[in-house]
Order: sequence, then structure tokens, then C-alpha cells
Amino acid sequence: MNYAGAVCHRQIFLGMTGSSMTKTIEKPRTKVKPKTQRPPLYKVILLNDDYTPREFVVQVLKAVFRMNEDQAYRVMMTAHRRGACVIAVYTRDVAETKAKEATELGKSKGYPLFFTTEPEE
Ligand code: TYC
Repeated sequence: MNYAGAVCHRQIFLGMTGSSMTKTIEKPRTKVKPKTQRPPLYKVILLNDDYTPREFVVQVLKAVFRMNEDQAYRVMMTAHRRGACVIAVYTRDVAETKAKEATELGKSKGYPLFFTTEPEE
């Protein structure tokens, strides 16, 4: 965790001295504000094609993206009907690794199944 420190000064009125003068001292105050750093997120997107069997797409979604049957089926059908479907968002490394893994699973069976990544706005 990173901390962004901000130092400010406040003046303290000490009252009158014997000679009726005003004295002030500067007391440094350090404010420590936790600054939460969030990494940029990337979407993994499933693209439709005409050849990969529906059941295989569901299998890959379950295996790589830890979806249950119902979630995987819905995502597959959304990509099938609309051309593409956002599956989930991850950090860049995780998104790219999962997209590659999932695409490779299709390739290993001779299917053109394709997963891509895109930065989240
Ligand atoms: N359109 C494919 C078919 O009818 C199934 C499919 C769905 C393929 C989603 C890819 O991302 C996909 N067999």
C-alpha cells in the first residue's frame, strides 16, 4: 500500500506575553492519507464463430473462467446471438493469460474459437 503524505502547518496562539506581544509557533502536522492503487482492468471477450460446437464453448468457459453450467451457457448464447460477450474483467496479465489459454483449447481441437482482451474504459 502506498501512502501520500501531506504536511501542513497550523499556527497556535499562545496569548499575551509580559510585553503584550503575540507569539506564534508553527506546528507541523503530518496527514497520512492512504492512497489505494488499483491496477487497470482488462475485459476478456468471447467472439462468436460458425464452427465451434456450443457444448465445447461451455466446457471452455467452465474450465478457464470458473463458471458454472448456467453462467457458461448464458455467456455462450449471448456471444452466439450478438457476436461477442464480455466474460469478466481481470488485471492485464490474468486477462491475457486466460484469453490465450481458452483460445488454445479451441485450437487444440481444430476450432476457431477466439477470446480477446480490451482495456476497460
Ligand atoms: N455459433 C456456434 C455454433 O452455432 C456456437 C458458438 C457460440 C461459438 C459462441 C462461439 O463464442 C461462441 N455452433
